Amino acid sequence: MKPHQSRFLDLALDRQVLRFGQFTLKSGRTSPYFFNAGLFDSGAALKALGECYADALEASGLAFDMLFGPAYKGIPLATALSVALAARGRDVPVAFNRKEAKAHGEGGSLIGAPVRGRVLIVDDVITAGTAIRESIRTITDAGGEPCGVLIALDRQERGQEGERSAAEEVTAAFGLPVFAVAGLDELLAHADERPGLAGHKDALVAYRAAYGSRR
Ligand code: OMP
Repeated sequence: MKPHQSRFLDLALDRQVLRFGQFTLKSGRTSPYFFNAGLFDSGAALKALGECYADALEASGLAFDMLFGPAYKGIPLATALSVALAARGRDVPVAFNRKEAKAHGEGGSLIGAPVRGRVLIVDDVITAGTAIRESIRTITDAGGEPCGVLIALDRQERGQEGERSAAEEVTAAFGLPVFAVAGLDELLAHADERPGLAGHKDALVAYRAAYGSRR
């Protein structure tokens, strides 16, 4: 595990972004854990998260021109990453969408920089890949070229088609690489190191056996 991955998992656990219990997911699956990125809800938390995304992005080596944060949760995430990148000397344009198009004022459903060139999607989590497919459409319709996806947590679950993970399906269907700061594998590895987490490991392993992708 890389240092930014354990930093990220500690941050998510300390902020209770990562919680354990019983949760119904968008896909209908019942999960023993949930990642609620809305709880990165202070300047310090978003700054630390932005650094983790920036480290993961640098490690990926991906070439991109701008960032796109899908409404709603992707908006502060892409912003946090853009601020972290600026602090490292790279000022990149950033854009977002609205969930409902606005008919007055500046109008439209996009906010921020014009969507052009190679656009990196920055989002919270991938489970079955539905949210990411919507973002790909939004960027393409706006005239941009989606070039990759950077998420905080890859739940490493089977996607919509079969045994492959949702991330692998997105790569196969759209030719887009999907990078995550950390995945369920790292969370399980972290469970061995962090006190208080070991008690959740059996439920995580059972869930992975039921819904995990074959890797
Ligand atoms: P997919 O569209 O199935 O990939 O699910 C991703 C979306 O599910 C996220 O953008 C969230 O809205 C939501 N989600 C979480 O936020 N955290 C989780 O741990 C799991 C989900 C989920 O419902 O799968």
